Amino acid sequence: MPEANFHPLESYEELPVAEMKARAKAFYEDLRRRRTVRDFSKRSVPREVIEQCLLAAGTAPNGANMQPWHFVVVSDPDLKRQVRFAAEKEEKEFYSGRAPQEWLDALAPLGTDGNKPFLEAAPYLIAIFAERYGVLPDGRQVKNYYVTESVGIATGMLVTALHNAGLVSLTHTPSPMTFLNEILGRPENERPFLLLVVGYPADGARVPEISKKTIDEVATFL
Ligand code: IYR
Repeated sequence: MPEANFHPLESYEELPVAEMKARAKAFYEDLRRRRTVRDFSKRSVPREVIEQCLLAAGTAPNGANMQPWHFVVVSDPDLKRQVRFAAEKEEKEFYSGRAPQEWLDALAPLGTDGNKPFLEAAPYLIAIFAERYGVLPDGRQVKNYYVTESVGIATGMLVTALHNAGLVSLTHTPSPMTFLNEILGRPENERPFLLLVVGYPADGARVPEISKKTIDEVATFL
């Protein structure tokens, strides 16, 4: 069994309480500007920015440090077209019968439908895969732990990193999305988790009016 190796926690930086408060507030003020956008510009985004945001996502806490995620960054127009075609096929069925009325009613304020032009317009689609188990170079399988929690946290950090870099994103969940394995050539141990659409908002992009819950609604201090 590999041994645990420890070194001093050198990266931690304590902040004076006043600065802690100011930074906590400033971070919230910045994050509350983030909106999910469905109207994307075709403008290109430097690949290096996406790489840095993926590195940031990869720092997420995760089960037994297995890092059970894989990100497929799609900019190829033909692949984007294939993803759009497959997603719209599922989504059109969803909106025209598969979804229960209660779900459609919940989505009504967002104004979504089965058309997904952003899947071709945006410069990047990041398909996030969850590794149900790992595969070693010699083909042996390794167990992963808390896969959904781990990939969920990494995805949240990716959304945050992209916002911090001045980009917008859309967490898109075509269902089912097994077509992503076929189109993007991913192996059987990888389960499609989420499709993140990334880029700049289109000129004049509009977003629905929504509100967020208050601190008392979302938190209980005991
Ligand atoms: N996957 C569909 C429907 C959808 C579902 C939820 I929950 C949303 O918050 C938004 C959309 C779609 O992407 O349109």
